[in-house]
This record gives sequence, structure tokens and C-alpha cells, in this order.
Amino acid sequence: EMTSYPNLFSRATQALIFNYKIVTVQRMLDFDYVVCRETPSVVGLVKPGGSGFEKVFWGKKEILMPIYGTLEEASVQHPQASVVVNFASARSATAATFEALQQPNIHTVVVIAEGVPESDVRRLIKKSKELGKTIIGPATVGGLQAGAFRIGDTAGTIENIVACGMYRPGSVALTSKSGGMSSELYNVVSRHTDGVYEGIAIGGDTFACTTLADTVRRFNLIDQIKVIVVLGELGGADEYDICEMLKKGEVTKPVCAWVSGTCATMFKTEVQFGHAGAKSGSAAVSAQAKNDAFRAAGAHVPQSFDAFGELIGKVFRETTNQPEFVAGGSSPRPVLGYPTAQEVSQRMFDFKTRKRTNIISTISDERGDEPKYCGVAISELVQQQADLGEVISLLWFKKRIPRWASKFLELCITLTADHGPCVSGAHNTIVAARAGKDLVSCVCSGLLTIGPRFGGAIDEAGQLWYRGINQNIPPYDLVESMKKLGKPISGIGHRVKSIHNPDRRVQLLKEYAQVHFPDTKFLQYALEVEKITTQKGASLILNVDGCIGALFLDAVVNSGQFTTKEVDELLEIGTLNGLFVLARTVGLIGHSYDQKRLKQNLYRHPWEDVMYANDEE
Ligand code: Q5B
Repeated sequence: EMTSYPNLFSRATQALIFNYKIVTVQRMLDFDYVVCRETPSVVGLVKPGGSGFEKVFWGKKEILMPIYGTLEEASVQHPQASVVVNFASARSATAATFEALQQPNIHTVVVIAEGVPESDVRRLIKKSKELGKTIIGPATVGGLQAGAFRIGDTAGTIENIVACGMYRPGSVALTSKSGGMSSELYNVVSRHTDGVYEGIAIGGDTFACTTLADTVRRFNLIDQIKVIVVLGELGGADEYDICEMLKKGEVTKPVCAWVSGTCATMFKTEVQFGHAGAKSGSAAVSAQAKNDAFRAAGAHVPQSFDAFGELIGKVFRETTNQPEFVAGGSSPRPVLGYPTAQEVSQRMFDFKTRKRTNIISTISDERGDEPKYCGVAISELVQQQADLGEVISLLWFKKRIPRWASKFLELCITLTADHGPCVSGAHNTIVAARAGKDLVSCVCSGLLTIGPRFGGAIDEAGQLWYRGINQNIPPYDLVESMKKLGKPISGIGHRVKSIHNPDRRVQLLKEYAQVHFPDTKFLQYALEVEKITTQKGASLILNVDGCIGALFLDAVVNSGQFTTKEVDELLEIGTLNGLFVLARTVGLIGHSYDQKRLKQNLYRHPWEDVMYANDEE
């Protein structure tokens, strides 16, 4: 269901919300539920610098709403989104709107902020006209197409929307400057006609990007709309443009109009009403003058706002020949409650219908007949003779990687499962086992030594090789820059291995990669670094951490399964060290069992091995 002018919205319209307005998102999704939309009307939130997800309700079940750092990123991810609801503050609304207009998929931007500088609004009007796009606002609550799409908080509570029958389209369209008064108009129209087709509040500032006249012109082109209702207000000349259009016959549908603010004449001085644009100035912009102009142009104008509903009803019946119509009614779906609506009414909602969850999990699900690892049933894995590397990849990276890559992960586990009793981790486990501790404590004691010097240098090494390749840093410059920082190069150096006593594990990893990897650019870079460092010292070889870090990057980049952003994220959240942690756990468990089987007594380090450098000695 594609939307094209004159319709700005449809039941398929999807929006991005600028700024973290999660309650508003929920209100839009609750409207979707009541009107039985097939897809959510909101596909993402944009929170500058943000990322991740937020849980929201889609009907009774929860879904994850993605959060993006920029509008551009969100638009690329959701090319079907055509509307941006911009909740930026008055200070940043203009920049965010310009950014939204630049996205090719976005055709309508709704600017909620009040107080946007008027010069900015004029620039926005010019830009939107150049691009043939629509801006509604600023200083607007938005609008609503009945049964199809609700912008932000338009029309108040969902109960009000249902009571006004706006879960399905009627044949009357309305436009006003005021968001609050448009809520009242939805009620008035729904009680006197077959209901609202669309309502737009254009915003109460002096300049509106889309005027009342623009909106009436668009309504006039929509077949389903039979009667147009306009609620103007004192101040400004927008209503006169509609009068001109009526006089020239450019608006062919009946227009019911009322300009509010007739009480301004009761005040002795100029009065500024709620909106920036609603001020009584010259006689021409008074409510009386504009109501008279509407009458003269052929619009239907009541004697007072009180009589507006009756008049709209009469015009509707005459126009549509529809003396009987269904007003209001009840929606096909009930209104659902959720805890964030507590402020609305504890009494009205049955909170048992929806409950917020406390935990999000995206990697596995054990609720069915059998566990699923990232959507893949364990029996399927057994049937396909999946290896441990594939299981690791599903649960750690949420990806199915090629067999050569999963075998590489397995090889890492095999080669680094243990490196004897003298290394930091094993030593700690042995000491803990001899102190009579249980298995978990012994293993944890060993695991806790894994860090930047021992086994846990894979991530930092990976980050260095990644930066070196992506930023085109010559290996020599990388070595020198680390020297200047006074930092050891992660992945380089070993306590016992050297060019004279090479590490067989590194050799085996390199051999595997040479045969099975499509490309090893990160490994080649790391080996170039090694050439430089080994000239400084024989022990400054590419160690097992550094080699795994490089080949891990070569594996993910060549697997074709990871986007650049995903690779960045893997490095950012420190996934690579997981391989050493997993592998060495195997060895540490072995060391704990070994000590217990050998019934080793409490370990005490010998005095002779300590230099007691106390002051008195
Ligand atoms: N120098 C690993 O140091 C070690 C340098 C360096 C530039 C470097 C050190 C280091 C980075 C961290 C890393 C993983 C602490 C190692 C592993 C698993 C294991 C363990 C096992 C297993 C060793 C002597 C001179 C000094 C230093 C300079 C040293 N490293 N310069 N970049 N990376 N590497 N860790 O031998 O001028 O004399 O002051 O931090 O990758 O953990 O088996 O044991 O499976 O269990 O103690 O394989 O390299 O040397 O610190 O006395 O330094 O070399 O600045 O220069 P060492 P140090 P200078 S694999």
C-alpha cells in the first residue's frame, strides 16, 4: 500500500521518531493495535549517539524497537520509513529537520517543538518546497488518518480516539492550528457525521511550514473526503487564502469554517492568546473579519463555536445524502493497558493483559520441545553434524559461519586449552585446589588472571591490527607510536617463546590459515610488525594471542557474514578474548582435577623464593 500525494499517510506508513520518546512510540503502536494494522507504524528511534534496542508492546507481545545514533543510519536501515516525527527541542529541531529532509525515503517531517526561530522556519519552508516534501509544524501535535496512522500524541488518549470512532475512516477532514482544539474537533465531527478521515493540526506559530490553505487544497484532492472542516484563529492571514481558493472555485468540496478568538473585541488592548501566532492586531486579522470573509466566500460558518457541530452535521447530511450513519461505535480490538499508562488511570486498564518483561535475550530459546541456538534447533545441529565452532558462532555472534571458519575457532580451542602448570591461570587454579576449594572456585581463580598480559591480549591485538589496516598505518609507525606511548604491543612478546624457541601453536594456526582462509591480510600485517619487534628482541615474537586476534579478523571479514559495523562491535565489546577464556577453562578444570586426584596439600610458597626487602634489612 504505497502512499502518494495527496495522501500523506496510509495503513502501511512507517515512521522514525527523532529523540527518545518511548511513551509516544507506545501510543502510536497502541493506535496500530486498535486499528488492526499489519505492521507497526514506528520502525525506529533516533537518539543522537544512541544504539541498541528498547522494548515496546506490539499488541500484547513485546517487540524490540531499534535505536539509532543518526537519522541517516535509521533511514538506511529502514528505507520503507517515509515519515519522521521530530521531537527535537526548539534549539535543535531545525538541524534535525534538514537532516530528515535529506533522506531520500522521507517525504513528511512533523516538527513538534514550539519556539523554533522564525527565520529557521522560513528556511525550512523553502527547502521543503525545493525538494517537494512536506513539513507539518512547528509547534504542532501532528495529525491522524483514521484507521491508518497516528502522528505522535495526536488526539489524546487511545480511549478518546476509540470514542471518536477513529479506528476506521469517515468522510470528514479537519484542520486547525491548535492541537488541543483539534482534539475537541475530532469529538465534534465524530458526533455529527460518519467520522473523521484525516485531521491535521498545522501548529500555532506565526509561520507554519504547511498552512491551513495547503491542507485544504490537499484535502480537496482526496476522493474519500466529502466535507472539509477548518478551525482558524485570530491573527495571521492564512484563512484569507482559503477564501480566495473558494471564490476561484479551486476548492470544490463544502467547507465548514470557524475562526476562534471572537472574544478578543471584549478586551481594551491587544490580546496574545496561547499560540505565538494568535494575537489580535489589525481589524483584518480579527476572528470576526475572517468569519465574515469565510461567509462571503461561500463557506458554512456558524454563529458561534457552540453551533459548529450541528452545522457540520447538516452539511455532511446534505452533501452525502446520508441521513443515517454510524458515529463512534466500538473498535474491533480492546484498548490495552501497560504500566507506563499508570498516570492515565489505574482503574480503566486491566494490567494483567500486558506485563513488561525485565530481561531481553536474543541468542537462544528453550521454551519449545528442544533448545534453539539463535533459531536453530539442537537436533538440526546434530543432524548436520555441526561442530563446536558453529555452536560458538551461533551463540556468540548470532551467525552461521562457513565450515573453514568454524574449524578455525575449534583449532583455537584445541591449541590454547592448556599451556602447562606454570602459566598464571594454571598456577592460580593449582594453588586454589590445594587450598581445598571447590571446582568452580579453582577455575575462577585461574580465569581471573586472564587479562592484558596473560591470554587476554587478543582483543587489544585485534584492535591494533584492525586500526593498522583500516587507517593504512605502516607497521613501523605502529611500533613507534606504541613505543612513544610507552605501551607494549598487545599480541607481541612471550615469556619463554622466542625466534629461537618458536611457538608451535602459532605455527599451526598460520599453516591452517594458509590452506583454508581466502585471505590473511590481518595476519600479514601482524607478521610485518613481528619483523620489526624481533629486531629489537628475540622474545618479541607474534604470540598466540596476537596470531588469534589477526586470524579471527581474517575469518570474520572473509566469512561474508559480518558487516563492518558488526566487526567494529565485536572489537568494541571484547569478544575475541572469549576464545582464550573458553579454551583455557578446559585446561583449568583439568588442573583442578589433577591436584585433587594427587591429594596435594596446602601450597605455601618457599621463603627462599622471596626477597624480603624490608627497610631494617
Ligand atoms: N617488550 C607477554 O614480557 C609479555 C613488548 C615489548 C613492545 C611488547 C609482554 C607483553 C603484550 C601482551 C601479550 C599475551 C608480558 C602473551 C599468553 C598466553 C600463554 C602464556 C604462556 C599461554 C612478556 C622485556 C623488554 C622490555 C619491554 C619489551 C616486551 N613486550 N615491547 N611490545 N609487547 N606483551 N600477552 O618477557 O627495553 O628491556 O625495557 O606484555 O601479548 O599470555 O605460555 O606463558 O598460552 O598460557 O616479561 O602463551 O611481551 O618481557 O616485560 O620484561 O620486557 O621487551 O618493554 O624492553 P616479558 P618484559 P626494555 S601470550
